[in-house]
Amino acid sequence: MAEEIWGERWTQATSDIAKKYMEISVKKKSLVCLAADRNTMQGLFDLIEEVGPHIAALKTHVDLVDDWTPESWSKFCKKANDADLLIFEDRKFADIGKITRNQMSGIYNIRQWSDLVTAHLISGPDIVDGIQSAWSDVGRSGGVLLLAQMSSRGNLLNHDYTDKVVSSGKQHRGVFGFIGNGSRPKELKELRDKVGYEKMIWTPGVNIAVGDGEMGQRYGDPREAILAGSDCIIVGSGIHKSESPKKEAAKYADVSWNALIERD
Ligand code: 5BU
Repeated sequence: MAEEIWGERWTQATSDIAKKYMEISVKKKSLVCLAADRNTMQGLFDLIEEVGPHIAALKTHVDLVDDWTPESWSKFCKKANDADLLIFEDRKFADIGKITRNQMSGIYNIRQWSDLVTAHLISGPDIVDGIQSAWSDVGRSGGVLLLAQMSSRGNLLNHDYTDKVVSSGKQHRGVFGFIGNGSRPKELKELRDKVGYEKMIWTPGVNIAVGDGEMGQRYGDPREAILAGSDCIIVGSGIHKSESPKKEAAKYADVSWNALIERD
């Protein structure tokens, strides 16, 4: 079923996590990753409870939670796993390989519960090895999403930089895929052409209300993003700040799923 729906993205994928994501997306008919940017544990629990069935992955910023404790976080991760969600820590690592490996442990112990993490390639390709070593240190596996583009205005990830990230990242098995800019379908299409079919492209900067967001965030249309080659729309405030997160999550799920069917 996932193969039928995802076509070449499925047949050419070399990452088990990418396949797992595609299977979940088909089961839930949703290509939505919720950016769960709430700063209390209760807020996060409420969110999973409400929107779990409509999303395929959960993106976290573990360091922005005011009342974080290791115990509450492991309960939260269990709840996410039970709801069939991939857990994606948007940590945006950027240091040298060995330090990044150590940053995967520490107080938050990201290596123990994350399936995916983000990284900049600014320090060179060893960052991917550092992250992969951290997962293998605890007998787990995971995937790295490299920032090839960003959604915020004035960012410094220009064409040349994007090309370098893609050509280096494509060769690394530990790279699950790339972050593309969901607010600019044209840029996204160019990114897909460079990436090919093997790796995923996940896109923040999408909202049904297209336009400028807070503090330099930019939003593009979720359907357009999928049609341009995104495999997952990352939606934050469009869902968690709405009056009915459940209803909105279902809406984004439908839009994303219909666009995937239309694309393939
Ligand atoms: P929003 O509320 O839908 O704007 O939230 C977007 C989320 O995606 C938020 O958690 C950001 O940290 C994240 N993000 C982004 O907005 N733009 C980027 O280029 C990257 C991540 Br990378």
